[in-house]
Amino acid sequence: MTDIKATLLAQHIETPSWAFGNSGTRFKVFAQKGVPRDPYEKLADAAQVHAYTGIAPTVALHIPWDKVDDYADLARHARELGVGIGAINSNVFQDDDYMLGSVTHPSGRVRRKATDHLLECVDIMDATGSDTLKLWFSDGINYPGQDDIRARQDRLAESLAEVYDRLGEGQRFLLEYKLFEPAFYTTDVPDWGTAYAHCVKLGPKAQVVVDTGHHAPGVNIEFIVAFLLREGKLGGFDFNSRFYADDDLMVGAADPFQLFRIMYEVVRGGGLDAGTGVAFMLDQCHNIEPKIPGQIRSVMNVQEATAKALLVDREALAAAQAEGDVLGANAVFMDAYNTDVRPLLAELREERGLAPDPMAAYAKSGYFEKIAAERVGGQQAGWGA
Ligand code: LRH
Ligand code: MN
Repeated sequence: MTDIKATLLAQHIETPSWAFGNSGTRFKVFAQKGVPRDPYEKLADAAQVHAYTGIAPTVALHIPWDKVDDYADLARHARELGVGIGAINSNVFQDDDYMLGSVTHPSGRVRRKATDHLLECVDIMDATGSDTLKLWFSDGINYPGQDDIRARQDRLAESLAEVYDRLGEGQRFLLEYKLFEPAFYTTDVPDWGTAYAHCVKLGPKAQVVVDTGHHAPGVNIEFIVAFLLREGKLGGFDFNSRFYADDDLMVGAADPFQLFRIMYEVVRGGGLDAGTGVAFMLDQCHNIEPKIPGQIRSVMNVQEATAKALLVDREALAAAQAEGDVLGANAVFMDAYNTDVRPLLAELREERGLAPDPMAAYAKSGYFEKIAAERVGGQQAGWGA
């Protein structure tokens, strides 16, 4: 049990700055009381998640949503709050110039503009001490014939190569794939295979990020995780959950068993081993639920799935698998999943001086009442879409 506890104590979940801002769908973005007005306030809210869970010490930024005059000062502010700056997320999906694509756009001027933004994000990594750039491209086409599918891959590869060469010592980028939306015919990085192929060509500083909401219904995500880990190309996760498409709901909320199966392949593949560098990031939108408790609950969902995955009796499983004992092997797997790990995690929190129930402790803290009273006026943060 001590190893399991040690692994759980070393767990590191990264929260997304944009989860603390207003978000929604094309139908409505609902505003909530106490929402941050700037990246400094977003970091303060993220620090609350770390304060109560103990395992959320970094915050991913999204540029320009988190644009500030002095990124080094923002990083200093984060340190003062007891958190660090995690992945820097580029945004080449919200500018009018990118209607027909960004780095894959037919126009060289637009491709140049998009690539320059990606390079600016590396400058921000230098200024904040971040070692990870996360690249998601909304690029794609809506109608057959609209553009040349192969030529767009050439353009993508050219831009990725330029950004790859700009990466400094200890820096990497994670390429994110997504089946569709906002493009509805082809997306230029639609699946893990396309992302993997580009990353293999580029080199060791390029890895794949698995956003759990970006697959076709029925896709076995844990197989992709096992494969990418085996290849040393799993850079990280954008955790969330969904019932239908890219719903960006709380991770583990829609399908806790899937999250357990994913975390089992992470454990089995050494993804939690020190130095493996797999980034466990949340990428969610709390459209109707309170944001800080939503993040705390999400971190706890990953922690619970991880604890269950660590409880799989690997020896018994390997023995049953070797004997072809189908039901026996499945039973070993399900025993771990059906184990209530909440007492273990409550004990772990108390052992490190935290409240056993982070949700209750945060609710009692009065922090929400404080920010709801203080954060009046100004422009609430949001996607600005
Ligand atoms: C795209 C995505 C990507 C982010 C955005 C906030 O759907 O998953 O990771 O840039 O959401
Ligand atoms: Mn994502």
